[in-house]
Amino acid sequence: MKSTGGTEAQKRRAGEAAANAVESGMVVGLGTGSTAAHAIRALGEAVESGLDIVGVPTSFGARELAIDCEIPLVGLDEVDGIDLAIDGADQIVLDSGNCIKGGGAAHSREKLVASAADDLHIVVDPTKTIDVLDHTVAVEVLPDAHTVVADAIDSLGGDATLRRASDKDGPVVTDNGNLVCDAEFGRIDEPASLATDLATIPGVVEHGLFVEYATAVSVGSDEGVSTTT
Ligand code: ABF
Repeated sequence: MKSTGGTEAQKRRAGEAAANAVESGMVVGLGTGSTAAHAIRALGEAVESGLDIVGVPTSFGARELAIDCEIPLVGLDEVDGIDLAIDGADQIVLDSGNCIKGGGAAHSREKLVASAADDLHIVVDPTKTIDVLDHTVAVEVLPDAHTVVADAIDSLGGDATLRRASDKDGPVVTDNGNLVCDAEFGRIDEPASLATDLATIPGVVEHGLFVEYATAVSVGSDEGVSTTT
């Protein structure tokens, strides 16, 4: 079942819970999407109150928001690593932390930052949690590879569709200048195996299955927030 978005209050509670774990001296991965945006805004307020951090954004949008929040930014190649990355998800299994990301077409840089981080704190609203992943998996592809990658995804039992921008006729173009194939697999019982299969398709830049990346998950609700580590 496709996830639908929760309320801003739920997202805010999740984002702020992750931001509260950030300490001075940290290098922080700044995620993409509306829930991660609440974490960025909370960090901006903390920086204004003296929190001493630097941020590594995962997308142009995250970078713009961080600049607006006056969070000092650095490039991934300027630091020895990231202490904590905070990011959203399209869907997550709480028991394993396995999640699907990429609804915002930023999953390639999100995974790069997550892989460089000691910890990845996922922040979601309750509509994102599920027992078995079944959400669309975004696959970033080299532009002229989208047809052959779609064929390879179909061979894996998926149904691939080139992501098109809602406000114009053309395809969505990522921050990296690539295209996105959205792959429907239905119920994903073996996410690690599918992740390997997708990653080895020539022309694939990155896919949105994040298997064993998350080290903490905060779910914001109407009652408060629940954080699992
Ligand atoms: C990004 O934000 C994407 O990886 C993920 O698909 C999306 C979730 O957005 P939102 O928090 O707005 O639901 O992290």
